[in-house]
Amino acid sequence: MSSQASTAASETIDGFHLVIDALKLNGIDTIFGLPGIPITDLTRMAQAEGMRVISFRHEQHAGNAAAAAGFLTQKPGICLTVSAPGFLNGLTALTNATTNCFPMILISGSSEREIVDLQQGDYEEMDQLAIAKPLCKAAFRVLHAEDIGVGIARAIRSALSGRPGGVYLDLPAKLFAQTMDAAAGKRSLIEVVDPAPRQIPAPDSVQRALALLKGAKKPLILLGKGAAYAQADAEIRELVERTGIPYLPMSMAKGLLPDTHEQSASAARSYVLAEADVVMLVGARLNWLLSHGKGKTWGNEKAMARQFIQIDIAPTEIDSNVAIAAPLIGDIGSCVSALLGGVDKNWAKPPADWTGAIADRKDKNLSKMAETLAKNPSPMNFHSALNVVRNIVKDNPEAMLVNEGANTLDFTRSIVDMYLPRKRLDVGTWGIMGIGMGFAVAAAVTTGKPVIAIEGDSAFGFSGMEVETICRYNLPVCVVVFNNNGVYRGTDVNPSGTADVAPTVFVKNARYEMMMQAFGGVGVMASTPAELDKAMREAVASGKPTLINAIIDETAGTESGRITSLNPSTAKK
Ligand code: ADP
Ligand code: TZD
Repeated sequence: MSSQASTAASETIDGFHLVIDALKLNGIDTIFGLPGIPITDLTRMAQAEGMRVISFRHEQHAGNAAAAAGFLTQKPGICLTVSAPGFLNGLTALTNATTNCFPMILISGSSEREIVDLQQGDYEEMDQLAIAKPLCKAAFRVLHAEDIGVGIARAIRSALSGRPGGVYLDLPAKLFAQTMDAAAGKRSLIEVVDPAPRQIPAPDSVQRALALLKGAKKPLILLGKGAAYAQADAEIRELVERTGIPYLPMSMAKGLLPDTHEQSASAARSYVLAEADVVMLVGARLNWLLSHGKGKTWGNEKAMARQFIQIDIAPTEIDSNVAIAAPLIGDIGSCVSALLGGVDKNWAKPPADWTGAIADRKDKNLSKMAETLAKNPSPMNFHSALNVVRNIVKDNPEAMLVNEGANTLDFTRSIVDMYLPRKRLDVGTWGIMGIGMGFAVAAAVTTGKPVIAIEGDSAFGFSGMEVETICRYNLPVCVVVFNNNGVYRGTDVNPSGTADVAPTVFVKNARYEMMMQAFGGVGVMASTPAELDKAMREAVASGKPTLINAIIDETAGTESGRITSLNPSTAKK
């Protein structure tokens, strides 16, 4: 029954139903949120109107779920929160989504404008719109029921067009109860047409990029999560294969081509970054994750001779860190297709001394890695545990992989191969902890595939309570907590001699698996690779919510994983 029909007797429609109908009209069928005044009834009514409403224990995780859903589906993920504190809890996720270029809309109820603006002390009073504005891509407030259609259309278009990002939509409590004529209400809704129009690159930019690629002796393609988001998988693969150029995937671009692809240079990453003479960035920014395109990572003085081609939808990204010789502004599908137009049968593959040198290094590094993975130390270390995860992902390439932590993140990224696009979700551009369970819920809800979440024990703690959410919706999520008794490691000692443990140390031998058992899920402790393998395979096969407490050597791991150099006390002056 449509909401119009349900209100037909009075021939009016209220703000609640206008919001729901506007979302549904735009193909949005899921809300991630947490109920309370003034949006409790909105969650109830949305469910009654056939939307999926996934209710969380903390808004940050609902927001993270919305962001991940946006990345996976190219539709803005919706997070719904109450006023002030709920809004603020959701705001971290909204800002993280914006930082990662994921489309999402945070919809928050808010208190009465008259009281907020005179600061008269309303329940959960806060000028939310003003606070959200600098932290996201766009922010809007709707005061009148007849503007709900426009408000939601603007939010959707802002989230999706150009560089995707987070949008805030402020809906004051009074709006929901407003009514208007049902037919006029229906007419006021907008179905957004072509929210992310193709942006065709200028022909001369395409020629400039092709000329650079053709002249390269040591070309390299760098695929970022923008390329994964763009869903131009076939074109990207064709460009890589037809040009024969080696490529490196950033962490969330892994699987765009299978990591086992012969042109993947992942196992020779340091070598290719330091040596490449022409680097084509495809939906990847030259931020800290790529050492800003300069310095030791890029071979120091050799960098002077390096030239960049950058494909991006955001023109102002160009030259943000180093000079870009050939910017290619447009959507990735259109840009890559345009480049393919210039890659004909006569295209000369990269010189064999370049591809050969990469292959040699790959072989060497991969056999070194195989040796390390084959070891079976007791207790388990990151490598022996991740060897299990690696094999399980290989056998279940459809599964989604969520990953956070420090060492747990760095080792998983390099050890666990991905085979299909958009299967890996992680801490992204900020390196934020706490995305784990929110991303896992979104991955399960939007794909219906098994989800494997590989979590550092510290990282898991940020969203651990959402295991109840996973059990409540009976989601096929297998959480593996890499338990080494602390942040990075579990061995730090309090130098002062007082009774407190060191700031990085947790309760020893914590029984994380019991958290899942508490809500009716499966909890297993795994001390050996064989136990981990058995538990993970059972979890993936059964689809039952599962938490595996994987006991990792507490001396394993390094401070901050691979970004020790960013610690102020150890950073180079
Ligand atoms: P990574 O962290 O994987 O290196 P980034 O998040 O730094 O990737 O970069 C993603 C880039 O992709 C952003 O600059 C963004 O503007 C761009 N982008 C996102 N979607 C598209 C698209 N459809 N077409 C072109 N560029 C896109
Ligand atoms: N808070 C937030 C929101 N994000 C962060 N990145 C941090 C704190 C700092 N931090 C890291 O950068 S990694 C990490 C923290 C607290 C946890 C590392 O410990 P872990 O992983 O147990 O999750 P490993 O595998 O034991 O290193």
